[in-house]
Amino acid sequence: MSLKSYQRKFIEFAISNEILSFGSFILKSGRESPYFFNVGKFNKGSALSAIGKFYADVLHDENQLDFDVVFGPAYKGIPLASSTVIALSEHYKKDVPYSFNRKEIKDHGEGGNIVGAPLKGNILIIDDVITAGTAIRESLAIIKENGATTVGIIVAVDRQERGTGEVSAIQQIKQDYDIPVMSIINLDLIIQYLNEKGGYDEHLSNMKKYRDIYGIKK
Ligand code: OMP
Repeated sequence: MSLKSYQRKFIEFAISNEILSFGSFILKSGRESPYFFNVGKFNKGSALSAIGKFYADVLHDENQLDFDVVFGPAYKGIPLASSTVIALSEHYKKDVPYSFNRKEIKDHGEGGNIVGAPLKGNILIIDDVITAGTAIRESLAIIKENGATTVGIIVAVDRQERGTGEVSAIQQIKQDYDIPVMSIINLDLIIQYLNEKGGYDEHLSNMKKYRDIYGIKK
């Protein structure tokens, strides 16, 4: 797989804004990783506008996907979903409703735990990162509980790791739910970029070792 120009731009943007960093990080899954992708660092207007456009570009590339509502899971998925629907409207003239969940159930006012457009029909989940797939499974369950159907998932980074079993987190989701899972970039593309760029020898060697242990079998 070769790097598309928007993927190269995305990786450059992420490195220069310290959204993608290298070192030693303990993940939600307990794995110790030599790199981390932190969407929390898309923390100003220009950065949010940029990430929304990156997601919208991928969705435009995959335009056979038919969805009614975009769902951004709390907390990190919320600004991602909002910036993506803004980008779809501004750059692709697609006016798509979106909603998100509250983590806490609200029992007064409008009540319920879904905010925004009703979670009905065909839903596209927008989230930050897939590692072992736990966060995405929580979103799939919320959508099912609301009687809607997930038709696709898009994340910024597919870390291409094994899930709880031998197959990758994404392969497992595809098998269990039969839906496409898209990403702006993945681990192989990050490694490819660092190789081409040069000057990242130590990080590259750590990332390859990590991929040998936790990566998917190809
Ligand atoms: P899984 O639930 O194991 O798929 O992990 C995905 C979640 O981990 C993401 O929604 C993030 O909250 C967090 N995460 C990152 O944000 N960036 C990373 O590079 C790795 C993780 C992680 O902990 O695996």
